Amino acid sequence: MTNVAVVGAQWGDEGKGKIVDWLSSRADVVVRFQGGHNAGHTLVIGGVTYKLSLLPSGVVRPGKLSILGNGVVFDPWAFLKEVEGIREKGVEITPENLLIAENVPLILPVHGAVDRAREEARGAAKIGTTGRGIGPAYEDKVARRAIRLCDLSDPAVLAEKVDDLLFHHNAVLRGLGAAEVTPAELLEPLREVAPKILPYASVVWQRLDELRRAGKRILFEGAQGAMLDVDHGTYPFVTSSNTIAGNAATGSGMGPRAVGYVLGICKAYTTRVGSGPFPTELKDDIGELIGQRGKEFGVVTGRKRRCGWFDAVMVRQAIKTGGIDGIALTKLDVLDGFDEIKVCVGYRLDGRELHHLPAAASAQARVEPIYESFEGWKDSTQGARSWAQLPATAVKYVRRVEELIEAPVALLSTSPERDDTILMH
Ligand code: 2SA
Ligand code: MG
Repeated sequence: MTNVAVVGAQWGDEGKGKIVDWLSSRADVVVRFQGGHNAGHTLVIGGVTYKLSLLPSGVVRPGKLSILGNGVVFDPWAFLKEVEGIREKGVEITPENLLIAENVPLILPVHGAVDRAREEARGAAKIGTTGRGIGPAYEDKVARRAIRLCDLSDPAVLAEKVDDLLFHHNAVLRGLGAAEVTPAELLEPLREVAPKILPYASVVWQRLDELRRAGKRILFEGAQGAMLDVDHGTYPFVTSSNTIAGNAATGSGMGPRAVGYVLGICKAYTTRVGSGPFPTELKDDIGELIGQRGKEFGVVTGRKRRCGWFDAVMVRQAIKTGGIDGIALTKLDVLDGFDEIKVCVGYRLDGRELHHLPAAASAQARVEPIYESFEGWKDSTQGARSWAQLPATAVKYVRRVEELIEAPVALLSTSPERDDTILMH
């Protein structure tokens, strides 16, 4: 197996956790390269459900090395809480099986405060963020004032950096009418948490290089999805990182050739949480039904996800911008029993037909889907473990999807259980 990057090809929640877990049995190392504890990956293993947010999905598998790369934004307190919850389920997490890049920027309490205050100030125009401080933490990284994991080992540097950071953030908080933060309010919790997380700090780029040269197989685990990418997504209704596989190299400290095969994950339909354009959204009984059957609620925030038909135009765009080699199609079983199933094959905008999603937010909000209609299937696809167990109409649907998105469906997932996965090619 070459190295593999697993990325979302829609708006996140495509079922990456299960696929990553499935693939991690064939890998030695699992690396997260972007996002933070805004991600929500659900794994079901032997009837036990694990909800992971920041930790790489590899942590639940004994003998695997898990890595949080420099492209992640790291909240020390959320990390410790998640580790504790996972340990309670009998999973071991130690500095031997989990490494955190020493140059990872930290998410601080002030970032969450700014994130939430801004969303409130935006009112109806809000982004619908997870409120975890992801955006403000990335802003600080790019603005060169972030506090990074390595800074925690030097108290003098830390105090200086805290002053610098608050000089900026208190002005923002004042502007938003929110409470300001004193240096001590930030420094004390950081000093307290430092000894608990510093043991995990590592020169990740170097370890990865050693592992690669030793022939170890690396799995890059993406969070969110291509349409939430800060460059290629439905800007400004996006997250603040590059979610596509190009960032697997930068976000871990390896060159682009290390990334290997890029597997995009998408559902047989579409969902989105938060605000922003969604051309195939169904605000009717069908959308409700898909949401109920697909259990479409956010793992992190419990928010109800918006649901709609599969959008082949958007997934094709994700495949092109993200260099996706093949797709894992998940949750096909949610479409079982529908008389008719639709797929978006183009958009209409001001009397014109488009075959891509335009970049302008106002245009994205106005495009209308052009649908192709499919006959549904009555038999259940749930738990199917081979191509032969699928109804002929379901096979036809999958084949047409491949044509439309211009990429092969390499894997088909038919239930949350690890073994209910069909290898297609
Ligand atoms: P943020 O918090 O700054 O990253 O939010 C910006 C946008 O990105 C979306 N976003 C997500 N969309 C789907 N799933 C995500 N993770 C959780 C999950 C979400 C949850 O997997 O279930 O529990 O609600 C995720 N994280 C960020 C977000 O909705 C905004 O549109
Ligand atoms: Mg999720």
